[in-house]
Amino acid sequence: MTKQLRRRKARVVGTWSALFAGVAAAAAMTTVMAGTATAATTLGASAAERGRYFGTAVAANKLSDSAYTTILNREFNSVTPENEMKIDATEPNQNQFNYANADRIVQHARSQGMQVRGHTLAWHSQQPGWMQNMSGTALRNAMLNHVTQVATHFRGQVVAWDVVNEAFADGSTGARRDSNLQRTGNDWIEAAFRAARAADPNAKLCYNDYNTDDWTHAKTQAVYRMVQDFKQRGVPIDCVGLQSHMNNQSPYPSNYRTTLSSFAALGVDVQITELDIEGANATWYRNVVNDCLAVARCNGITVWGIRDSDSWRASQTPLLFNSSGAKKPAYDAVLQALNNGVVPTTGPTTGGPTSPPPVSTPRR
Ligand code: 9MR
Repeated sequence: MTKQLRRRKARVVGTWSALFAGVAAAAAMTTVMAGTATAATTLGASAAERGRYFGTAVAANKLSDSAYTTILNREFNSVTPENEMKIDATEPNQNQFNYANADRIVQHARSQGMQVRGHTLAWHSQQPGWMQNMSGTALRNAMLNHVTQVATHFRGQVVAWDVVNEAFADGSTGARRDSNLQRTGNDWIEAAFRAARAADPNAKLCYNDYNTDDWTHAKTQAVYRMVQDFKQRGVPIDCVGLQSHMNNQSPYPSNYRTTLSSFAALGVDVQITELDIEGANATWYRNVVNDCLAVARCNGITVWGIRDSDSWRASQTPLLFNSSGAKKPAYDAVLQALNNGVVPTTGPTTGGPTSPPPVSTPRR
């Protein structure tokens, strides 16, 4: 097409200036055909053009801070309650549920047209005292009741749930993490997923963990094998969340894209759920975005807070906005990477074609 047009223009007019005009016209046509949009000016808008979301963790007690909500409302189209949906927040006493702070975040998100990721239904940490002291069948039943009650309360309002969080141990064993939940039996994770599916059949159900970015790590491989096993046995699972807290001890791995595409090839969505990077290394941020955009089923990125002062690791200044709310170089890198991503010609990537098979074979 381009060559033909160029040849025709050259033949008809036969001057260098006309040739130049023809090339320029062809280039413009090529641009339109590739579906490239005009550069979006916010993270959420740019991600949405590419069938994805760009989200942040939100704390209910900051919703009264207008500097905070100004950035939140302008830049993001997905929110994850940072602590307000956790077990200690939603069921402080057994069978007494408190959704006040979580509901405030959900209402804010809905009023702004943002989606909500639910975090988290079953976790060894941030358990209320009553649950910490339980074990065995009583704990298993209490956990399942918690999953059922909370997922039912937010049914239709949460697009994806971190059903189970951080259930694998660090280090080289690839073993499950020891916890009171794990001691109720190895099937506690699938039991939680089945309860969540029954309570909210339309929410995407995710397994979420940290230090699962490097494809060669034992923990990554262990989570991969669990997801593979769940898919083979029909345990309901729709997505894997990679927290992706990166720093000098857990650097951006050059095989990150392999990790994303390998999980995606199992037939699940992949979401980057808690991204923050020590010092806000702009190159690492750009790499993460490029890797997600390269994998069709990597359908969203969430950063774990808005300004550095909002971060759980504030001293590492790991976020996209400084404590005054100004955009950092990492913000520009992320927005540029998003804007450079291909705009799909058909709908969002979720449920779409799966990514190609993993480029390396997982250890078995
Ligand atoms: O950012 C959260 C912080 O405010 C809490 O004090 C902390 C308590 O465990 O949890 C933080 O969020 C964690 C998330 O829920 C799971 N992955 C690790 C996050 C950072 O610790």
